[in-house]
Formats: sequence, structure tokens, C-alpha cells
Amino acid sequence: MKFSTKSIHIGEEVDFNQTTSGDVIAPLHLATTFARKDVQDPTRGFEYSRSLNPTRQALESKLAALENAEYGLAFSSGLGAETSILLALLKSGDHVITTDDLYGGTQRLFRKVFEEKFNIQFSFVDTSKSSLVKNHITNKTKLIWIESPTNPMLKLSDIQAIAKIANQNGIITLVDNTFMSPFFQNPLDLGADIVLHSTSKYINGHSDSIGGAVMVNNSELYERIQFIQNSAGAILSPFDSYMVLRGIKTLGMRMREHHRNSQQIAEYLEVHQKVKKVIYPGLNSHPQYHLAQRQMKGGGGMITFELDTNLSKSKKFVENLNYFSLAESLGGVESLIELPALMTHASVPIEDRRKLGITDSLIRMSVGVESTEDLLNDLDKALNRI
Ligand code: P1T
Repeated sequence: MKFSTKSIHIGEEVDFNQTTSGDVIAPLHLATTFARKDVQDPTRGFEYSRSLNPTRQALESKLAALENAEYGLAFSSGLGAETSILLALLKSGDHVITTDDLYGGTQRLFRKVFEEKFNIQFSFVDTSKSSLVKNHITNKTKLIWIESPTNPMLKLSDIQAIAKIANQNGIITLVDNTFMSPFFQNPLDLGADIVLHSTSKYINGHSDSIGGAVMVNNSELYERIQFIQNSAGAILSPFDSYMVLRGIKTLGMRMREHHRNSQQIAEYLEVHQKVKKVIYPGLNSHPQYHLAQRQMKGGGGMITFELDTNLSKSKKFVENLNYFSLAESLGGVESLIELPALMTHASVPIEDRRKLGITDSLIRMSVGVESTEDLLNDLDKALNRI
């Protein structure tokens, strides 16, 4: 089965033994608990919805299929999924190597919760240089956590090379694949052990559900993470599972459009005289363009750029757009724009932001699937006004 067939059919096969009505979509099961006929034998395997719910189960099998994985798990948010993985895999004294340029909320979770309160050590490393990863491995290193492309600088890491290093040292590799979605990148196929998504972004795609997903192939890893999903309880609700099942059906066609619009906008911005720099993995000016071609099936829908002007004019530019809402988040059908230093990455220490190039006037754009012409006209008008 190819990608879009899986995104429509897996988990939602019509099963005349389970349903009396022949629903062509997975029904929304809101029940918190399930009656049984026999004390010892839960009918059809369902007992209590935190442990297992039929709507969430349908989504979890679809999520697994899209990352070519054996198992999928759905969580209450991307950060809920992250917390559950850290609880499942680590204990006090363990060490994690992670990408230096990460979503601000992930950094806050690592630094302020797991490092400060639970004595887990994190090394923030430029994982776009695989050799640096090797240099930071110690006998306490249990996990290598990669975000690729990174948020917001769109740096890429060679997943295959890093997974190989990790594997040789008995270390688990995780890839946060939120920016690419399973349509453009499949980290498990490149040797990673765990894939994580914030489904709040492309997977749901309509900016109306917060959620997270984890996909793995190894049954022992699955059981460890599933144990925490049930024990700590950060599950995706049945209603949100239904929303994501609905959104995911068009993931392939949305990603193609996000990419098509982004490529044209990135090319337009790159030659504009008021633009200083554009970072987009589909441009051959991207420092890792060749890795992008090898590892990803498209450049995606995120563009980071800097105007050749000061902060106040950059603010004016983002406030003057019509179709790009000034808002955090990404991956929805509507276009969004933001200033990471003042918004999504405000919790990152200022010296780290400086080192990474997250200047106050850096702009991050999530290109939606509106008509290309309207988006280009909107940008053109706002650029002419500064
Ligand atoms: O928001 P939540 O569903 O908890 O997902 C967290 C998360 C994890 N990983 C990546 C790469 C992310 O970008 C995010 C959330 N990011 C934003 C809200 C943002 O505007 O960048």
C-alpha cells in the first residue's frame, strides 16, 4: 500500500464482526469504560479508556503504518509524548546527547524539569556534524535525541550516520520528525529506534487539536513506552483521536502543496533586495542541500529568513501581512508567521540563541496551502511597505 492509501484505509477497515452498521470511518468511542460478560475476560480486549480505546487504537495503527513502524502510540501533546519517553527510558544520572537547536518547549522540558529536578544530564550538540556526536558519548549516554530539520534554523542531521554511531555504542536514537511529517522523511527506515511527532502540526493539519505520537519497531521499546503511557496517563482523548484520524487522510496532498508553495516563496524571497538570508532545505543554497536530497523526499513547508533591516521594521512586516497570521505553531492549512526569539524560543537562554543565530529579527514562516499567487502578493505588499 502506498502512503495516501495507508493514510485513508489503515485502522479504518470495515469490520462486520465489530460493527453492526458498516461504518467506513472509525467511530468516535467516548466511553471511559467497557462492559464485559465474564469477570476474567474483557470482551474484545477493552477495559478502561486510558489503557486502550478503540478510536485511539485505530489512530495508533494508522500512525504506525505511515512511519513504516510496527507500533504507534498517541499522546495528549508532543511534549506529553516527550515526557513519557524520557520517563520510560531514563533514570537519575543518565546522559542524553541532543541537538543544540530544538523547539523551545523541548529545551525547557530538558533543562528545567529533567536536568534540574531529576539529575538527567543533557549535552546540547550541533548534531549536523555527526563527528561531534561521537565525541560526546560517555558510558552514561542512553539516548541521542535529534530534531531534523531543527526548529527554527532548519539545520539537518545525518540520521543514518548518527543512528549507526548510536547502535555501535548500544544507545537509542530518537528523531523528532514533526517538521517533515511521515510523508517527507521516515527516520526508522534510516536506522533510528524511535520517531516522535507533535501531531498538533502537519499530521492533524488543521490547527484544531493538540497531540503527540511515537512510533517504534522494537517490541520491548514499545512495551516500555506503552507502560508509561498507561501509568502516567498522557493519552490522546478519543475526540482528538477522531480529529487526527480525519486530518491525516489528506496528509499526502497537503504536504505536496505545502512544499510547492514553500519552494516558490523561498525562491522569491532569496532574490528580493530587502531579504538578507533565506534558509529552506529545498534551495540549493541550503548548507546541507545534498543531505536533504538524500534523506528527505521534499523540502517541507517551513522557511526561516532574515530581512535586511532592523527589529522594528521586521515587526512591522509580520504585522502587516493579511494571509500569514502572526502566531506560534506550524503545519496547519493556513499560513503562519512569527519571530522565534520573541515567541516560540523566548525561553531559550539568550547566549544560546545568539550562538545559534536566532537573532531578534529572525522570521519563521509556516507556509499554508492557500493559493500561491495570493501568498506571494501578500508578501510583496508587506515588503514594499517597509
Ligand atoms: O505543542 P506540542 O504538541 O506539545 O509539541 C511540541 C513540539 C515538539 N517538537 C517540535 C519540533 C515542535 O515544533 C513542537 C511544538 N512547536 C511549536 C508550538 C512551535 O511553534 O514551534
